[in-house]
Amino acid sequence: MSYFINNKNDKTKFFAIFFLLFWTCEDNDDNDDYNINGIDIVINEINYNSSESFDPEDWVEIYNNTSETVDIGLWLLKDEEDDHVFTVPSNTLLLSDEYLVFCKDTLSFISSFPDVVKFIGNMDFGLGGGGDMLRLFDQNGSLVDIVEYEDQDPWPVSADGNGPTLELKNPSLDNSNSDNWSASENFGTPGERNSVYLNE
Ligand SMILES: [Ca+2]
Ligand SMILES: [Ca+2]
Ligand SMILES: [Ca+2]
Ligand SMILES: [Ca+2]
Repeated sequence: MSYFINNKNDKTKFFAIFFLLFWTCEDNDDNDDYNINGIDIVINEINYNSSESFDPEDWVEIYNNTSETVDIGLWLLKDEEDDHVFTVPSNTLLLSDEYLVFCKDTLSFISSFPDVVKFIGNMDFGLGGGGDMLRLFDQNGSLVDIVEYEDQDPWPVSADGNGPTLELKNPSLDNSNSDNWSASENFGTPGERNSVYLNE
């Protein structure tokens, strides 16, 4: 490329562009740390232990944090056991900025949250009341996102059977880090922006 850098001014421009590109690539690398294969579909809220007085059964919310519609048909949701698998129906589209809730029991879920429209189930496995893992895989079996939560400090303990859910503070934060989760207000926010949402 250097053949057209024939004066000092062009050289300065060249290095400015070079550093801009370098900086942009660095930024992308940081994002990749949060989402394993670069598809920014995020495990965003977890209800692993409902209260006795309000029991929608276990559910998990994912969020499309990209600017595009993503076909998540035949994606897999697993807990810590490899043979605990829920397969997303073919041709399920998740729009940009849209949420989808996986339910253990869709009837219990919808009687608790009648206004939520985008949910699927039933998962034939539950989420551990003492901690568990959630893993989202794409249709090729590549891991897209993983969260390993616990029911004790430093995870928010009020999500353990008292009503609140675990909510990620912002979909762009690293959801493998317990610092980035809080207990929700009330019984959580399936299908909606989290109650603990923070602007980055
Ligand atoms: Ca992640
Ligand atoms: Ca489980
Ligand atoms: Ca527990
Ligand atoms: Ca939510």
